[in-house]
Amino acid sequence: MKDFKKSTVYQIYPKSFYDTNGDGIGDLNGVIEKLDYLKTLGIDYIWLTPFYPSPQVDNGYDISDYYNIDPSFGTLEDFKKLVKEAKARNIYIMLDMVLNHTSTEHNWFKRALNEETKYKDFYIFKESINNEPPTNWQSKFGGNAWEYVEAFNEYYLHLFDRTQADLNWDNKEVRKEIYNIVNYWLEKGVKGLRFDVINLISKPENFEDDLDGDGRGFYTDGSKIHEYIRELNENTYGKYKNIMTVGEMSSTTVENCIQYSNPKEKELSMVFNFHHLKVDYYKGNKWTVMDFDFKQLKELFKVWQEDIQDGNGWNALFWCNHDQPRVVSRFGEDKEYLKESAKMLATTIHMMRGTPYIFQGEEFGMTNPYFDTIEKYRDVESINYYNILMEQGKAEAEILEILKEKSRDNSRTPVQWNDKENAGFTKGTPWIPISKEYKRINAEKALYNKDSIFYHYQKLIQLRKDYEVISNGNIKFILEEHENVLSYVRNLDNITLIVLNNFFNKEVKLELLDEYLNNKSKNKILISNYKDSSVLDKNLTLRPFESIVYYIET
Ligand code: TEU
Ligand code: CA
Repeated sequence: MKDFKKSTVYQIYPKSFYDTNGDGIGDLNGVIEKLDYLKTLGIDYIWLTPFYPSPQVDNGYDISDYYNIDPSFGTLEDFKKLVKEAKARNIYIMLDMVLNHTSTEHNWFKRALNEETKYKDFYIFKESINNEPPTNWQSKFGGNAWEYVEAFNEYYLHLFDRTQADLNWDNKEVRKEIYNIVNYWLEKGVKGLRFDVINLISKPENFEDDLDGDGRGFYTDGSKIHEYIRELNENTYGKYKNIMTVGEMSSTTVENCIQYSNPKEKELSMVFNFHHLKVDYYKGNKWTVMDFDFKQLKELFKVWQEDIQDGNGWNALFWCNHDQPRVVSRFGEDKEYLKESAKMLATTIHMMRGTPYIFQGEEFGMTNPYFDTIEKYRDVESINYYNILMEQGKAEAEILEILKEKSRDNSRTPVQWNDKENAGFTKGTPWIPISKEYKRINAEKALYNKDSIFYHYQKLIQLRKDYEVISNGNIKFILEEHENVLSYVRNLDNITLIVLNNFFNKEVKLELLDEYLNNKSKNKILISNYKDSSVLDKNLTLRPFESIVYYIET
């Protein structure tokens, strides 16, 4: 039995993890080969992004068969072996469930196009209005969210790529099929489930134009969302003991997330929200370059930590995933202070209330690759927006600068295992270029150096298991007005932690309130990212990106 409050999840994007057969694509056997490495790190769960058969337009988030493994990743036998080998190392497997949409190559969709009414009702087909799409909603990957089907003179809804058709969750038959899929994988020994864009499944009864947005207000956290998740729980993972679940909640609210994750609601164990990862979107637009807004970042963490706590919900804690640029390039400094800033960012979220997630390569400081030509990109969203911005008349050089900061491919370059050819990822030609940084930044090098980012993560993972105050303590943000330091206090009974993080490349001063300094009979530094961090004092100076966690027992 694992306690998700004491656990850490490691996300694997199999395509870029480790290739064992030289085709340039990472595979399930590659995951098996690296299990000992993951055991050394100390993680509890591996979340695998989709490995099911797929045309790979959206790298597997376009599923054509929910019951198999895409041949580029391996076989069902390989998967069974992975579950077994992982378990032998006390690691559980979490799968990615993409249930908002299927690939248009899925048999259901093909039968829908074949005019089988039963399957047409699996999707969302609507008549056109005056030869225009049913609504003005925008696809998350650019362009209108409706695709025309001439044979029916109708459109189908796709919130993502046109090859990802949205399922009609209002159809009970669809929900039954979904329960079968989830149960099939649970029976194979899966212990965790990540539900892709799950808060988008409940669509409105009437489809109307969005007069001041891209349509998300009409289908985000929709009217039946809690009912559908509760029902999913009841019919699948709720029947098992100890299945950990996380919902990916696009553009959601605190109130909804409390309901999704408060145990008494019987919905999910925890939620991903993304508000803290939009603090570098100029006026909400991702396709811009701007320094991150630190003040806003602090405010968002405070709200999402304290308010979710007040409602007894639970957060997934993360900076990185396969859709986000590398955090050290984004909110840290990936040259001179790579080590210090990567460790500081790790401490910032690993000491919070929630369950931490690490994205492959984050644990030894992988950076954005800074691709210099469009040919190096593979991601459908990046390529679409490249074309859209070109059409808008932006200069190519400027678009490439935007992609260098914002493209999802920033996180999708192969894991840098060592300083040999292709960073040790493959003996063939990698499906996407390898970052030029692999000689400076790689796993082998990190493992040799006890002071590396890797061992900092290892320690953070262990601290969460050893200190109840981290997994179960109360959280309260302090130094709210400080312009450079993000700080909070954790408390449980007579134990207090003070967590201080300097997010800037300069020395800064701070002053702690007396209440944190009185009655400290015993205190020590639990973890920090400089060898000689100061002892606890009222007035403190933090060096560039310095991060210190004080442990106080009264
Ligand atoms: O992501 C949902 C999602 O909202 C992001 O793709 C988001 O649109 C993007 O980062 C904005 O820039 C999930 C998966 O994580 C993603 O990989 C899939 O492409 C998407 O769903 C569709 O399944
Ligand atoms: Ca392979």
